[in-house]
Amino acid sequence: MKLTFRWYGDSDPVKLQYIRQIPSMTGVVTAVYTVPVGEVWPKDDIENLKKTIHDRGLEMEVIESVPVHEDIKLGLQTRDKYIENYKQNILNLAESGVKVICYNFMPVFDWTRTQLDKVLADGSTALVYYMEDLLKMDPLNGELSLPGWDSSYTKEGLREVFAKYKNVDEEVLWKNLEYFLKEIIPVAENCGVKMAIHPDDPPYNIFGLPRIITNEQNLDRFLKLVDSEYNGLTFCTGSLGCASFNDVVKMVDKYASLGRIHFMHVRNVKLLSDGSFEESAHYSSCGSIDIVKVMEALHKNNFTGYLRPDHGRMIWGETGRPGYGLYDRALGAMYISGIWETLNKSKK
Ligand code: DNO
Repeated sequence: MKLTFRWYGDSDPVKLQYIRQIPSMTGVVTAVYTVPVGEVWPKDDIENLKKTIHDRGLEMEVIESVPVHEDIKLGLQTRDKYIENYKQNILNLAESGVKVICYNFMPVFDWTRTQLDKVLADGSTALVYYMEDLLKMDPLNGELSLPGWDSSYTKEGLREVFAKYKNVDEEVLWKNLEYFLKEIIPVAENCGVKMAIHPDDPPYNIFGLPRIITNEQNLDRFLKLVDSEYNGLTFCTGSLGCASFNDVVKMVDKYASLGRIHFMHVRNVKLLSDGSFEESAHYSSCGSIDIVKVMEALHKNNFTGYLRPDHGRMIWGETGRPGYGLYDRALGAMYISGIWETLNKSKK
């Protein structure tokens, strides 16, 4: 297991030198954020990013994300141009030493929450998803914006892209994903980059848009679309675990034993009645996911991929990017490393 930390570049209030000070941290997970979705990242930008990171004694072996252009998800004629660009990005990143690329295939929106600063009983704040509030959200009013969402849409642009999804149901989305994978996985194989799809968060259709990377049956189907080690998963315990139909520990065990998990996002969520959930501290009893069992499943299967502590709460007065402050994620990192060290030492 290689422990990593997400870093949003020079504008991130969490500085590389702070990340380096977390014991057992090997590298950061980042991206080139200045290029519009679908375009080729300039090689210089990639190399400069790498140099900044290496100068601070950290590695840049995982990219999160190279976003997939909407035309690819929609299966439009224009997709081929964007797929060629995507292949070029894989090749360029491989040349700069990148080993894993994380991406997702969620239509229009990335991860969704109904509030980013819910005050919990202990005074910390966390990201939450309350069903009642979700039903009141109007994704088309142009006012909704969450971290991770493509912010380049105008209100009109959003309406247009929504309209294009009218005829894209889950089966069409599967076809479009298959087309994309059949093009890019051979390229990834040739240059030694493992592709790792991120599950949909939450793992079911929202706002009338289809979502397919959602549960065990669909993950099985995904892995078979191109049955190659290079077509793998970013296994996010929080995204899959916020729906009670997913048995996260069992799924980690299964996909790790198949060698198809290349990147782990480890975080905890507390499931409430009616499908709502609150993000919680990593510590098992704070949420509904048994993090020790997740780590045991990885250890048992000799997991050698990358792992990062995912979303943290805001604690100790920290302000910053929701889910991505320093303190709670650093606590999570140490908790995870502690479990891992114990598992290593108890293995005879
Ligand atoms: C949320 C993240 C996601 C993830 C993308 C991958 O915090 O895990 O935004 O980066 O879905 O493409």
